[in-house]
Parts: sequence; C-alpha cells; structure tokens
Amino acid sequence: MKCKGCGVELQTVDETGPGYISEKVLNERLSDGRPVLCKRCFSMKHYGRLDAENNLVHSLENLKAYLKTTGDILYVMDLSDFNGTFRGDILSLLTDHRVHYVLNKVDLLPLEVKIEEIKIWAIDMLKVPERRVRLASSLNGYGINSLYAYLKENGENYTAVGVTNVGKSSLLNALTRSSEITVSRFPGTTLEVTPQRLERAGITVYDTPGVFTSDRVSDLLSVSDQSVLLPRKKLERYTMQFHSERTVFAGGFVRIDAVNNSDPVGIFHLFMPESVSIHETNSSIADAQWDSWFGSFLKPPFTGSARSALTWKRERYSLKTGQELHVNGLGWINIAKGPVSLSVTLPESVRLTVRKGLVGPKKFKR
Ligand SMILES: Nc1nc2c(ncn2[C@@H]2O[C@H](COP(=O)(O)OP(=O)(O)OP(=O)(O)O)[C@@H](O)[C@H]2O)c(=O)[nH]1
Ligand SMILES: [Mg+2]
Repeated sequence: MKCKGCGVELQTVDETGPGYISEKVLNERLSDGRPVLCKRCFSMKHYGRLDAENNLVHSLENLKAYLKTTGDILYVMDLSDFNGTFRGDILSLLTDHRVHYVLNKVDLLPLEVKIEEIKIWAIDMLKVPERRVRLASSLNGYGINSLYAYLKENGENYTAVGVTNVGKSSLLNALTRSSEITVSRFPGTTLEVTPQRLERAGITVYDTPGVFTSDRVSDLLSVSDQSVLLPRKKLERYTMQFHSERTVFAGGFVRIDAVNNSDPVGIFHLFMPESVSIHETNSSIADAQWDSWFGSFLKPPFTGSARSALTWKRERYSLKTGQELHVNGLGWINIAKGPVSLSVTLPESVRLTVRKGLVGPKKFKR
C-alpha cells in the first residue's frame, strides 16, 4: 500500500526510512476508512515540519524511468525562477513527447506586469507555440479552470514533470480540488509517481518527484534554509542607482559591483524573495565586511556557514536598458536605465542568464 501524500510504499519497520507509519496508526486509519499517510507526510501536512530529511534525491535517471509512464508531459515551471526551472537537461529527455508548459506561481510576479505581457514574454523565451503555454497559480487558482478544460481537450494521460518545489503537486491538488497530495516548502516532497484522476474530465495526470538541480542559489542551502528562501508573497522590488565604487549585496551569495567606467549613472531594479537581505555600501567596506556579514547581516544563508567553504567566481556584464540578469534560484536584476557595466561575484556553481526583460523599462516610478 502506498502513502496518499508522497506515493512511497508504506512500511511499519524502519522508523527513519521513507514510508514509515506505526502499525497502530495504520490499523486505526484503515478501520476508520481515513486516508493513510506516512509519518513524514503527516508532520509536513499538519505541522509544516520535516521530521526526517528524505534521502531520495531524484535525478534525471529517475525521471527517465517515469517517462515510460504514459502520455503527454506537463512541464511545470516556477515563474519567480524562470531560468532556474526551464532546464535544457530535462527537456532533452522529452523530445519524444508532446510537451505542454505550465508556468506556475504567477501570483509572485509584480502587479504592474500584466498577465498578457508575461505570456508574450514567456512564449518568446520558451520558443514554443502559444497554445502550449499556460500561466497558472495553484495558490490563488488563476488559470486552473482553463487548464482543466485544455487538458480535457488535448489528451487522456499526462505526466507532470519539473524540478523540485515548482508546485507540481500543488497544481494537481488544484486541478482535483483536493489536498490529498502532500505539498511543502521543502524540496523533494513527492517521493514516487502517483496517478491523480480528474474524474469529470476522464483524464489521469501523474505526479512525479521533482528533479534536484545543482546550479541554483537554493541548492547551496540546507533543506530547511531552502524552505525559508521560497517566497511567501510577491517578489520584493528594490530600485537603485549605480555609482562607481559602490557595491550591492543580494544576500550573502551575490555581490554586484559597478564597474568603474564612463557610463552615465544607471538605474536598476532587483526582484528578490522577501527573505533576501539587500544592502548597498562602499566597495571598500564590502571587501572588509563580506566574510563577517555572510549569513548574519546578509541572508541567505540563514544558518551558519562560512564564505570560505565555497569556490567563487566573478563575471562581468554590460547590460542595456530593458535587459535582465537572472540568478538561478534567487531572483534577477532588471536594467531600468542603461547601459550598466557591472561585475557579479557569486559561487561557482550558480548559473546566470542575460535575458530580455520580463519587466518593461518604464514600469515603475522611482
Ligand atoms: N506563491 C505560490 N506558491 C506556490 C504555488 N504553487 C505551489 N506553491 C508553493 O510551492 C511550494 C512547493 O510546492 P509543491 O507542490 O510541494 O512542489 P512540487 O513541485 O510538487 O515539489 P517536489 O515534490 O519537491 O518536487 C509549496 O510551499 C507550495 O505552497 C503557486 O502557484 N504560488
Ligand atoms: Mg511534489
């Protein structure tokens, strides 16, 4: 028998292993006719707590096995981390399938950016036909009814695929109007493939465990720190001017320095989760203080770790008005008035992408 929340096989023997439920609770639940959840799902669902860090890290290899399951693919992404969740390595495994893109968490984007603009931008980024791209929020229900109708029209079986924490399980709960599958702020919540029946539509959507990545800022954090970084509300916007000899920190992991040149003073916006500390200072102070500020004044990281434990790189960019520099698993810099020359210092593993702006240059008043 499988856990209704995460799909893993239930067992009553190994208290620290996946799928554990005590024999007593199992028997009580079965005799009451209530859904049976493993201990881990129970505490995530009812207390928002992760009792045991799961040790099932799902990779592309696991995904290949799930792809044998059936049908079209629902490729689920997180709009607040577009480039971090739009993955060439996953998509290259999907070439034999028809892929429909669900851009989830649209509720996290600034109100000033209109839904239609987001859609046009996303289609341009994804380079796929418009009909294959759906915007959604599993949280506030945006786009769920039309996605339901779309799925009904286009097939009978789908597999929801994507990296951890993009909201695959939340999306399926929204579509089935239930809360049966466990969702949580911790990455790696779903442990096995579980079919979800959309009864009225006569279709089945398979939920799958998220693929773990290694090039997002969030990947440098412990599981509980990752849950803190995940935005709870719309991304925050910080508007700044770029002067030479000045440095901006986006948390402890990302240092942005204006490159001393003849550019006129540029203006940029940072879009980041509310838990990221943003701080502007003189570059000389930044040099002196970064180590001691890392993880205390500058978060993330939220719990003790040393800057010297990581390998760092520095990349230089010249950005024009309207362009953005996206930092995987964190947020992005939007150039409101360019050109801007900057250097970004960050951990070697984290990927940056220059992209056309999701946010138009004249969107915000200063
Ligand atoms: N703001 C917002 N948060 C969302 C949305 N959908 C999901 N979330 C949150 O994102 C987190 C992860 O959601 P899950 O549904 O567990 O994500 P998942 O992709 O199934 O994750 P794994 O099972 O770990 O692969 C939870 O805290 C959800 O509440 C959304 O549309 N908007
Ligand atoms: Mg899940």
